[in-house]
Amino acid sequence: MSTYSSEELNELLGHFSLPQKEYLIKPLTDGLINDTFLIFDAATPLYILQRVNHLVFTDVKGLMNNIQQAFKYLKGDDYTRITLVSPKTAGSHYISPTGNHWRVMTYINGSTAYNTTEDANIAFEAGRIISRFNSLLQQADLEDYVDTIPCFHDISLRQEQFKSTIKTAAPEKLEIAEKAIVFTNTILEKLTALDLAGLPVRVCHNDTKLNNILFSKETNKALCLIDLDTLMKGYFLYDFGDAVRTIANTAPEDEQDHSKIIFDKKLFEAFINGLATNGSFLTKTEIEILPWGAVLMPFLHGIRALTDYLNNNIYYKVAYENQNLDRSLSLYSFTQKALNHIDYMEGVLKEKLG
Ligand code: GN1
Ligand code: MG
Repeated sequence: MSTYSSEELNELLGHFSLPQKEYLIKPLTDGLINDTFLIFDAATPLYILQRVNHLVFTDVKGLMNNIQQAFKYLKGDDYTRITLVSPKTAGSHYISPTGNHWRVMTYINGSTAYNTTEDANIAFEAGRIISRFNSLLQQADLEDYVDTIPCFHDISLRQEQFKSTIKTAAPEKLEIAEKAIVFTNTILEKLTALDLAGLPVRVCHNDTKLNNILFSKETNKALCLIDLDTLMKGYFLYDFGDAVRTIANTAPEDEQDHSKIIFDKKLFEAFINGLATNGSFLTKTEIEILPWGAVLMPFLHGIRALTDYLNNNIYYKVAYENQNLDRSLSLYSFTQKALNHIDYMEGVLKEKLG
């Protein structure tokens, strides 16, 4: 993450409609794209200050407009509201003082997030809040939302980027990544044949990994989803698959010991039970294809991580040189496991949602 001094960050906060004082500020380092800070008033965390990475999200205005639109609907029973703090200068919901774009949001005190879980109650709650989020957004008008990253989950685009990277990558990297490259080509054949064209287009979250869900520290009840930068048009199977890859799999995204990467049926079923509580907006065709979302999403993340490894880590933040390769191998291991469970997932979904 870029480093900012407390003075610089406090100066930025001075542009927003907040009580003027010296805030204590701590970086949150889990995200791979934006720079995020937690703002404390005395000992109480009250706000999130975030720099939006405009190299990844080139239409910051459109992105902030998407979030603002969606926040109108993301509230109500069983869904905790987050709001944007306005800058002092009216107009938009972010400021761009030196070419970087900054926003402030309310922070839900007493909330927490999990990178992984073994707890079926957490899996249930994750399913419940994801279907609540999506059902609240059924009120949204698709026309109001821009694509913040065009073709974000489009397999043809990811295939193209991968193929062109293969042509320019360093030979030693191609050799180290050989196993992952072979797997990529095998799965691409299967997944590029998937026909999604007839599915309903919805306003989706598009990054529903478990750690984008806030839970109450006290009760472990899911409160809401965070990180709405990729909120845009999509298919529900994207939100489904991203959740399954981080819930039915108890290992972290870059796990190197693949014996720890499993498809956990107990967690999957708890997740589906949660999903079913608000799942009435889903159509029959959508439900039938959902299992493929659980294969597609880990694969898409895997091919993107592998491509970035071969491109010398220009997209994702990495803690060590080969982390993107480890991510892709781990994500591919889960892709294979999800593939082995297609029939099983179909059965569970039919029973609980069909
Ligand atoms: C990126 O920065 P973060 O963690 O919110 C990525 C997601 C991936 C995630 C982890 C815009 O999100 O698609 O799920 O890393 N976001 C973007 O793999 O590329
Ligand atoms: Mg994200």
